[in-house]
Amino acid sequence: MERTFTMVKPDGVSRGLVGQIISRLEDKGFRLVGIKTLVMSEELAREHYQEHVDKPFFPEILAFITSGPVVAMVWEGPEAIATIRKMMGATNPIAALPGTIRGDWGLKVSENLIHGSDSPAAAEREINLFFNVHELLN
Ligand code: 3AN
Repeated sequence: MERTFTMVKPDGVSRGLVGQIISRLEDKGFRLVGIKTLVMSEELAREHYQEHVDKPFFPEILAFITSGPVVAMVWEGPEAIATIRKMMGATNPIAALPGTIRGDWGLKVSENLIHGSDSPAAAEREINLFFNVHELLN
């Protein structure tokens, strides 16, 4: 059993794709153990994207991710981190395969619908950044 942090970004929320994204992960068999909606502050965005703060596209990410509500979630299941990354598809939706979330619904790398932790260390860090222990099911 593994837990991972997943977030529907502002484009996914404004396009009304939250329900369909949740359904895909539930249909696969993962268990939703935490969920909340929020507008990310600049401080939270800098913390969340700490590895990208010095990249040339960071101002674009920051403006986009704080532009509207996101839906933050924690999902649980066997190999949840790698499997959900597979279901998300490649970072650039143009390269993402059909059948994946980004492959079916996205066209732009800057608006790629969903974030998912890419390692156990990232999952732990990101879950703790967005949720406290009382907000997650046992
Ligand atoms: P992923 O979200 O697939 O883990 P990362 O961690 O490499 O990909 O990138 C984090 C986010 O930064 C991406 N989801 C995307 O929104 C944005 N991003 C990555 N590369 C670029 C780029 N070349 N131009 C604009 N935004 C980018």
